[in-house]
Amino acid sequence: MATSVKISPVTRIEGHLAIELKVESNQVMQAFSIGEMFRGLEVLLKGRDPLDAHQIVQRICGVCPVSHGTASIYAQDQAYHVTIPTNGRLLRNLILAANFIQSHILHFYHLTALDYVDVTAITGYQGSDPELQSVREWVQNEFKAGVVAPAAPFLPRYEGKYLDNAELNIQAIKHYLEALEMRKLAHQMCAIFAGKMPHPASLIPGGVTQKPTAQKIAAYAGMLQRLQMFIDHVYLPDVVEVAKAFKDYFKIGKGYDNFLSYGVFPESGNNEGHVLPAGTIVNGKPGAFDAAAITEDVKYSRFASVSGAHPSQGDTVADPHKANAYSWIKAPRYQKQPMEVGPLARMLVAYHQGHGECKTLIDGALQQIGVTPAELNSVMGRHAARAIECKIIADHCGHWLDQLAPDQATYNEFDIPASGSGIGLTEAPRGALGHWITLDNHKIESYQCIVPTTWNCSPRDDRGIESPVEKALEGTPIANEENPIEAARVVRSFDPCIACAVH
Ligand code: NFE
Repeated sequence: MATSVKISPVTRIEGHLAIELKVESNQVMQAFSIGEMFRGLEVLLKGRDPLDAHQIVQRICGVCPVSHGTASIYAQDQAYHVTIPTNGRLLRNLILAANFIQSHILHFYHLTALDYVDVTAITGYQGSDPELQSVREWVQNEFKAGVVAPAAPFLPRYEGKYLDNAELNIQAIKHYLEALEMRKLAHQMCAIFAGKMPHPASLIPGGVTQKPTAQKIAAYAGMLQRLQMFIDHVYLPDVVEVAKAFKDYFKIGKGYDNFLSYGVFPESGNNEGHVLPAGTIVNGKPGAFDAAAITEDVKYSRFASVSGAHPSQGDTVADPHKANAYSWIKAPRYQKQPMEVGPLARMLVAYHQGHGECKTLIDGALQQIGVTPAELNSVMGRHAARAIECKIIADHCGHWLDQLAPDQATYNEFDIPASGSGIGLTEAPRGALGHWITLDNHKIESYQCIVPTTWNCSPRDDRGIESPVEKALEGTPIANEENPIEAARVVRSFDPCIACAVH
């Protein structure tokens, strides 16, 4: 008989997520993804000045505020019929890229690494690095005090479940510390053109307020160079080592063969000709993306809003006690299909469209690890795709910096019409992000967001079809129901942010 296993909250993610599993014969038979809180930012935007929108939506999340700000200004550009100067496009790309780099490093080292790295290995450290000596002392004191988390969250240790090479474990701990510095650097790099970080001040409809002075360009370039060194010589090699040691995780966490990308980092216009292209893969078949095919179901979500509406027609009406509902996350679908979004989706869409750089990097990594392209749809495939994408984005920043023209405009003036509407589609580090705005009498009449983790971690849709994370959990082997680390690894591979998902 199936037993019910609940992980609540799932730690080392952003926001409040619970996962309920039905486990039988040491295998997940069914999974339920439960967004545990309501925030209501779409509701409080109604009736406000439209220029409040990009400031308020950035508060959806402190991890990806740039993406929310970006989606909002794309939507407003469209609603106000304003085109942006080249500098504006380049600066927006550079601001967003810095945030992607920060977020991807955060996810691998500070959210995921403890699933794979044996922190107890530090107790055997004999070297003279003061940082590692200090971690050793801290871990030893934790053990003496009988505290095992967060130093070693899965003690008692299950043999073979962590990296079993002491040197690699200690190196990973060192890189965990270095990654904190790298994230600080990426935040600083973002703030050069964003004014501040988190919650950038310089993103506005029509462009960007900051001027790209020679000094700022040089400062960004210097920090970028250090981050590229870290990505190339630390992050990517670490991901390959973990992937080689946990090859079984290329067979665990397989989702649907459905992937979606809206495209990101435009090379022309306001938001066209993306470096990472828009596209879909449905049942394994690549196709073009059509924004009209997006709907949101709410049968199992705690909302009384109309189910199955396109986001331009959607609404957010909370219904906390709704019968049979089990999550505060809505269930977005594309052509009625659940779609996985995120770095894996972007890399697969780009790979199938023949994106040269992406193909070379993915093929190289697969060969190094010794797995096939089909195995990318997995826990380890998501981690590998994220690291590869981080490199592609960092390597593009130099081209955008080179094109900046310090003496040219960074934004264009605009008027806010009494009525109108706009769609802002972009990508956040965790996947496809869309904002839909409608204006009436110079005010916001309606504002809807569909966020990456809403796609990945929704509940079932009106037809009872599971979300990507619920599907990926099915079939996961669980050695010990008291400590279902395998399921936590599947969930974390999606890099969920429930703060965003419930917005
Ligand atoms: Ni709160 Fe976000 C990203 C967005 S995820 S982190 O990336 O949009 O749902």
